[in-house]
Amino acid sequence: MLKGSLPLIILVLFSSMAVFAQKDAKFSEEMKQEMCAKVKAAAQHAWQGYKQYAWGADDLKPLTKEPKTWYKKSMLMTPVDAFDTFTLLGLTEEANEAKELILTKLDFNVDNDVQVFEITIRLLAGLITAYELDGNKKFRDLAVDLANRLLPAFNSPTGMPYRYVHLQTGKTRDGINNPAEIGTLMMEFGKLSKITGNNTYYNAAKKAMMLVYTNRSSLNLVGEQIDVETGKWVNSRSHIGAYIDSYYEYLYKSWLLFGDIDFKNAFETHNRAIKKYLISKTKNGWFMHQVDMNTGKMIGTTYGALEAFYAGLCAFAGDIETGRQIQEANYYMWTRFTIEPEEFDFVADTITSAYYILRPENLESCFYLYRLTGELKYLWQGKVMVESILDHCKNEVGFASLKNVQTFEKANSMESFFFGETLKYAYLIFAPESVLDLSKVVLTTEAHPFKIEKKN
Ligand code: DMJ
Repeated sequence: MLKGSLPLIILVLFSSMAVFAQKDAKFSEEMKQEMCAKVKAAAQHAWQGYKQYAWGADDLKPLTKEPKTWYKKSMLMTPVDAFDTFTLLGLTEEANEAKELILTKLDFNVDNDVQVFEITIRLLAGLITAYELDGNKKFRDLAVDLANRLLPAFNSPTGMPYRYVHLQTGKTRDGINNPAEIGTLMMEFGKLSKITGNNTYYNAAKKAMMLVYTNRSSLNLVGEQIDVETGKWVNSRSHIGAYIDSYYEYLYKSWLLFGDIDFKNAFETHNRAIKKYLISKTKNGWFMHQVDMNTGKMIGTTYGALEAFYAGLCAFAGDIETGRQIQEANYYMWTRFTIEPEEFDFVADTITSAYYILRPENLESCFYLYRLTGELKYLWQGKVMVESILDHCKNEVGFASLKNVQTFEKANSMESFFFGETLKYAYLIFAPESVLDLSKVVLTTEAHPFKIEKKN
């Protein structure tokens, strides 16, 4: 033994014991309540900023204290994404303010050329949940009007949707789409069919989604971009990150929501391939890498904030052990940099994209793993992640994205999914299970809970 190394060994031993002890230490009811109170205060703070500086706009720009509108006319992204979160958090006054704004001001007869995926997951889903939670038929009518204006997007030679559609003219553009933007319409359009009795929405979304599935490679993987006019892949990168992620999520969740066996079969086929080709087992946890969809050859080792969702999905779909290992990697990514970066190379252990835009996926997986295992370490993980967001992203009027997680320099954006998802998962980790019963609802990709349809 080197002279003087004994104190160091003792120190390392004690600190690892401390980490181990913290992971398994009791997390009292008072601590859970304290975390819930912190999240509620954060939601109130962010809403206050929106009310004061961006009322009626899509989002608040928290650094310049200005409203942000995505397209020509605001479509109230923040209030629609936030309404059900306020309701679940018991923030009745805030929920009523959001509701009043939506029901008096939201109008889809506007000169907006919109991205079908974003408008579906944030607005259509938010309105459907608002209808199921609140019962006011105006929410349903708004959802139906919006879906009817989005439907022309499916008028391509294959039936897979174009990426953009004009809400007044139905004019479409951008036929180079991707699995996430094609498949992540199924829960919303399908649910609307169940609510209205009109199967047009379900059928259009299912046809499009199953076309992605039938075009899968011989390895049962999908690529990053597909031409909706020819049905040919134009980018064969395969992974579980941006442009693909929620396609897999919606196959599983559409099975849970509708009980349609086609979704289950497709998910299981893909999920076997995901686990076979996309996982890298490292000492820091199991990360997910990039391969070519046709050969399975590894072509990249970047992992990031978006990929983090798969730990929760995989566990929720029955493979808790794989979910657990991937959540180790998720938590490593978070704590390695204090807050997770958008992307890092898990082999070089260096950041490749340094921003953090208040994304929820790491908390989302932590929530599912806690619900499924009851292990206290997920409460501790949740506490660390939530507190680092509160510490580093809060400013005087809301919560700001970070330009760089290494310098903590803030960026002028507070995405509506911070209300819809990040705050909701942050709260649900610590809240009693009765606040959200996973045997009765399925959370959409934007964390809007949809009631599970009764089996026939
Ligand atoms: C959300 O809009 C949805 O979760 C989507 O599926 C992926 N990106 C954001 C949050 O990061």
